[in-house]
Amino acid sequence: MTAPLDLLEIDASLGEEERQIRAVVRQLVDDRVRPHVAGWYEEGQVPARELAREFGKLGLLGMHLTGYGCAGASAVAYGLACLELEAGDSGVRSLVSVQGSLAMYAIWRYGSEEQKQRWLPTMAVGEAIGCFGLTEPDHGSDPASMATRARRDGDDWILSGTKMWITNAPIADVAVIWARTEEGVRGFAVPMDTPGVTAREIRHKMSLRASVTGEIALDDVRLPADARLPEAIGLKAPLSCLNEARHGIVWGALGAARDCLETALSYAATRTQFGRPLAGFQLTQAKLADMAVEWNKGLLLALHLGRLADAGRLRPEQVSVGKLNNVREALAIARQCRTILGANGVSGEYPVMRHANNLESVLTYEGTSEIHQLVIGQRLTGLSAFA
Ligand code: TGC
Ligand code: FAD
Repeated sequence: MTAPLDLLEIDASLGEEERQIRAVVRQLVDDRVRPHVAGWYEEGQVPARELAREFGKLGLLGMHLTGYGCAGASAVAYGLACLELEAGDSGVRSLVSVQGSLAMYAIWRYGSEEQKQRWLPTMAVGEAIGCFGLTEPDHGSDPASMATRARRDGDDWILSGTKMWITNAPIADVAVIWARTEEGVRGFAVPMDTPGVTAREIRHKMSLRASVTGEIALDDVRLPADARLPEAIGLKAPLSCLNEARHGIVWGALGAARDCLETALSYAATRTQFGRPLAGFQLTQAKLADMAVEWNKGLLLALHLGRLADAGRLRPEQVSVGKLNNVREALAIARQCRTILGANGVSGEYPVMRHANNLESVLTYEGTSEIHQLVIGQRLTGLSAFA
């Protein structure tokens, strides 16, 4: 957070370690992401493996997990790291979220000791990349209807199906795949070099272009019995992983919004029309004030949820409140900042349109806004309106 935006002095309520972690990640983003990200975005190419190793060196991968080479940081520290990463680009934060909060968390929480030893230490340093396959071509918001199947053949498992829109899939070493068995939904740690596994990159995205996304085809993939995550029983296992990643997004979205706000503030201070800086017009100030108010409210919300997580009291519908509000407001901020930059707002020379485009994906993945409204609606009314 920078001084003018910190209207409520929220910064003062952060601990020393939290501020230090934030400063380190901010510096990393300034050095390694900002100078290159517009080019990565334009080309639709990102050096994800290289970045993963650098993030791993700093302990950012699985940073809120304990043991197996993970940093064991607090939920608030992890959130601040997500905020700084997403101030660079949502795709860069996605790389870290999917690795740590989805793939590593699933193995850490539901895997056998052998699976943890095999995967977590190399994933924590960014030598192995993970992905998380829940969404399918015909089943996104409703993963309970998934068509991917896992059946027994002697002691082995045979997996067949297709997973779609999977972040990191084309570069991953291991995929956590969720599939239906006769006993219900189960999770599998699938090495990507297993015969029958193919990953195709999804191209032509107009959003999250600095992130690798793919489709995973599972064509009668034979896996040993010990590939199944033994503690993952039922749909609540993958859904519990989503809570972790959604919490990171509650913070991350504010990073994209902050970068837009800082850009708009500095642009409005220097761009002159009608003989005075844009920042001096009341209409511009009204936009800036409203956005800064929403941004500070979002940060208070993120901090509250982070402190609940650190106290072990964060409930899924509370995460939905944060994901719904902060992504929706971040997108509104990005679009409003775009107007302040006029024609320059649509140029890749400035980060605003890139953030706005990225936030369209962030609004959809990890539960769409509508799904989070329904989660909150169910909590308020006691009635499920999903189906
Ligand atoms: P429902 O009957 O409500 O629940 C089934 C069981 O799961 C439990 N549960 C949860 N547990 C932990 N955390 C949560 N958030 C949970 N939500 C539900 C629930 O208590 C129940 O447990 P039990 O013991 O009774 O069996 O399930 P439903 O089929 O009605 O679905 C509910 C719904 C719609 C909320 C859920 O399906 C959902 O969240 N859908 C959205 C799907 C989604 O978010 N996919 C994300 C894919 S990953 C991704 O997008 C990565 S993006 C890359 C990046 O992060 O950067
Ligand atoms: P649908 O579920 O088809 O929804 C379409 C529209 O209908 C939405 O507006 C939705 O809100 C609305 N809708 C659906 N059901 C209802 C309802 N009951 N009531 C009211 N409205 C409803 N998935 C993974 O598993 N792993 C990943 O790593 C991953 N990475 C992704 C990366 C990117 C860049 C993107 C864009 C997506 C990624 N996803 C990933 C997929 C993402 O989680 C899904 O796109 C998301 O869950 C929505 O599913 P869908 O796209 O099939 O939309």
